[in-house]
Amino acid sequence: MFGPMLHFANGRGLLPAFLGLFVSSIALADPAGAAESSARNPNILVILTDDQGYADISCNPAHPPEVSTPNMDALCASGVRFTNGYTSGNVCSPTRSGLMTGRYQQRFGIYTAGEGGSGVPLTEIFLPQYLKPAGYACAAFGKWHLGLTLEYNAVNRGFDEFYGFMGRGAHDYFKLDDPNSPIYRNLDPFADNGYLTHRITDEAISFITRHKDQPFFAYVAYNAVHFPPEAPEEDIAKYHTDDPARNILMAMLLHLDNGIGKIIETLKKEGVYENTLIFFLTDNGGAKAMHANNAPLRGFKASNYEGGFRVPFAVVWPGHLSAGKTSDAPVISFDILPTALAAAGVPLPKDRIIDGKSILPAAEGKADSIHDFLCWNSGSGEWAIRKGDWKLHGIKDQMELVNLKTDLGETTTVAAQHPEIAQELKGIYDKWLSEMAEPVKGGVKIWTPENAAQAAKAAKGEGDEEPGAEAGKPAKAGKAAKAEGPSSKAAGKETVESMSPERRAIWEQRRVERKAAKKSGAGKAEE
Ligand SMILES: [Ca+2]
Repeated sequence: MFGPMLHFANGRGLLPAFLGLFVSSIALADPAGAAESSARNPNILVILTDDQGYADISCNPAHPPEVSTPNMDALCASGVRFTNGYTSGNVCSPTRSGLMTGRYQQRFGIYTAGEGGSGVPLTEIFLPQYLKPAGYACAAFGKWHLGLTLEYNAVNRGFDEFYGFMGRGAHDYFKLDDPNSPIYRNLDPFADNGYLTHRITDEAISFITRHKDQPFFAYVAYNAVHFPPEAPEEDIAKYHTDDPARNILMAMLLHLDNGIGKIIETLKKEGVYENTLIFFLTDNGGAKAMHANNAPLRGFKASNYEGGFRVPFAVVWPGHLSAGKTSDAPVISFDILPTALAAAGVPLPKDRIIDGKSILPAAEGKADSIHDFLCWNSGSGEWAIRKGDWKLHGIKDQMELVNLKTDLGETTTVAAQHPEIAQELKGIYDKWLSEMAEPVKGGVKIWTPENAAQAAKAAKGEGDEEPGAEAGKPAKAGKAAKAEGPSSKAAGKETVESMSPERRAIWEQRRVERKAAKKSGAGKAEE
């Protein structure tokens, strides 16, 4: 290409003519390149947000007025929005474990955040390991939360590149140079700076731009809007609800939404948007501690009511799927792996059970349902099964049956009216559970009066997700939970005196909530 250019460039007067030729040959090359690109394996983009409330996205008609997520709405509207989209965990790490493997994470003993956070067994195969032999460049960004030590790092699980934090669920959004809570570039911790949501966006954009000429898989796992509540002050000031915690959450959501918009814009700018299969979802229900809104669902993150794991969920593939569609087919986060492999023409493995199913038939409007049933067990004695519109929820030795079609808010059990349905679902659930492994650490498979204390401890697994636990070694349960106070080491040098009025208000509010909860003996059911 450069040979003739240099030759012609030496001849005066010929240069403009040559440039004309050169430009027109580019113009001619473009359509051919586009054709080649659409015949090529699609790029795969997974955008996973963290703890975002079901109603904290403005395409949910139940959203409160302060919620505005134009970029997420546009993304959902450009493909198929799933109204019954689920995650396989009700907290961060279990969902990620299922997503990366395409399997119920309980198959390899992961029920709680602590179990997944300390490392998914190395015998498990992660999505990029299937895609790489098909020529994909693979990168992970943001929150990993699938292992604390380097053998569990994303680049040791099939990714070519990794930018983010490894171990636990939370990371400070502003302090990106703390050696006790490092940001990694691949296997190496380094001192970064900026606002973490922006940094994740920038790194993802850089990867897409660098790899636009080959199939790529980008796993963009924002930690926003997970604890801690941190956003630029000037953005917090834009919100005026009477709940200071909510104002911070909205400011965090603003940057998350902007970041997603920038990534989609990059796909368009680089000419790869049409041939990119995009999954957009959050990793579990909105967090009560962050004052998320899960309307119209019952419960929050860490619950097996719908508010714990029914999430915003969309599948977008502009060149292949119609825009502006919705599907009511129940789909789940571990469907991403088989869907991506189907799109990439990569066969499913034969040496293990893949529980996920390709979402494409549902997304194409060819199937109303892809799963016979879905099960959940969070290692604390709480579990659930959904089959058709029926859902059976169990906690300790209590069970509730609801029909989600008529009672989405799970307000009233009808187990007494439909004992045969409750029995059928319990039978399917028990069989499913019998196929799952024993919890690798901490969780309980089945609640009994004898293991009640252990189950209660597993229910506090949320402690693993709190700040302070994102250090290089596992935090002890209970210790992490204490890190919530502003005087803790995890919150850096912040003291009550140094807090902004918003942070101070939240801290005060939490203190009151904790005291009240302690007094009333409120336990797991509220979480
Ligand atoms: Ca989460």
